Amino acid sequence: AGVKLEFGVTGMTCAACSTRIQRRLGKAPGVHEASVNLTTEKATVYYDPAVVSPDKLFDLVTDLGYGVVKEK
Ligand code: 9UX
Repeated sequence: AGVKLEFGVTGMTCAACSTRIQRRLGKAPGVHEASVNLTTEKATVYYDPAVVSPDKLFDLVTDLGYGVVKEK
């Protein structure tokens, strides 16, 4: 459960990239579940807003060297 967050991820060029980001997001405190799709360049995260914020989650992705595209 948790709050659903979807955003775009740029800069992924192989399946290990998406796996790497997915694992990083998935182990973050407050994240219940994370999935990253290489083909669609989308991340879906279910998180607890009392523990972690979308901006913090975006930072985890950019810290790995990828880009974030926030949904409008
Ligand atoms: Mo694949 Mo992504 O070798 O940083 S893991 S390009």
